Amino acid sequence: MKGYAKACANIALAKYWGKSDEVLNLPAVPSVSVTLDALVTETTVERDASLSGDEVVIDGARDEKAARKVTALLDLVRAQAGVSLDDPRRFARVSSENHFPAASGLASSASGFAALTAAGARAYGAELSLEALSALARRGSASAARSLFGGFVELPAGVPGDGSLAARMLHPPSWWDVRVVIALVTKAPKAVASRDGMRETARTSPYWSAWLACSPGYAHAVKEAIAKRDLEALGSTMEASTFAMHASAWAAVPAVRYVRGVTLDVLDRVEALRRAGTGAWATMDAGPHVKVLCAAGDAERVAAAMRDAPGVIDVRVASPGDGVVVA
Ligand code: 2P0
Repeated sequence: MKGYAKACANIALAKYWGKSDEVLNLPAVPSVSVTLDALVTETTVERDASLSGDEVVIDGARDEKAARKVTALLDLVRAQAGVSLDDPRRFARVSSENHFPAASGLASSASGFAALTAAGARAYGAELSLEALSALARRGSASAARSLFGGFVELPAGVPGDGSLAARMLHPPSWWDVRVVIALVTKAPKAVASRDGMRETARTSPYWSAWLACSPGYAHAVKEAIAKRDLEALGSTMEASTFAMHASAWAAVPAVRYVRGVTLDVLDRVEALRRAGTGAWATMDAGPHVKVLCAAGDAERVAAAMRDAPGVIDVRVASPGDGVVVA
């Protein structure tokens, strides 16, 4: 009757941007990620006969918009578990805690929906494989499908109508001891939800077709670089995927723009690090923060350079993290 799960966020090394099926939430392009141990969400789902609807508290507060998404995902879990519409314990009290700033492009929806799906399946008695949990979590947020797994993870592009699409682990966290230095530049929520940003990019950007054409190549090159543990190849392909994704969004009408001035200043710092001989490569998601990929031995130098950058308010260092833990 109660489920708890802990999941880590992940960062895309080859980016997902855009859908091939909005109803089933299938990505239009393949993506590859690394799960991050420093960005954790813990979620509890507890069924309660006194409730007439799900009660959702995220980071101590009630949020109607988030609650609707949580209920939509739990409805899928309840359907899988065979919970009937008149089950007296149909609804649940959901409490979720993000151990990092949520809704600002730090992938809280990835760890959040991964933890919710796993905790919900436990609470409703649905015995599901990690793959089945991943396919369910994908309905909440496609990047969440990747957060069920630890280490280096792939989510293929979806074929419209195929609701079984799940992520899969390519290599465990121990495969490669890289670091991701996260430079936070604001605590404000992001201006455009990634879902809306993707839709507008697909609808109006002249670069949408170019993005679709080049994405599979990025995913392929990223997988090869991970398999060979080639940090320079991984870093430069990750940057290419990042800038192509942001360029496609920026060309939407009106523009979908996530970077801010401070983001560009941090990117200059990353280039300066590289010129000075430190292997460091940057990526941004649907928000202004910069995440810098580097070798474990360079993480302190990179973190110090980020801390020193004007406009950076917090710096965290993450390692490849584990997949979901359920209790
Ligand atoms: C990613 N992002 O691959 C890409 C890169 C942002 C930029 O996945 O619509 O919250 O819920 O499936 O997964 C953020 O989008 O979007 C994201 P939905 P999601 O990590």
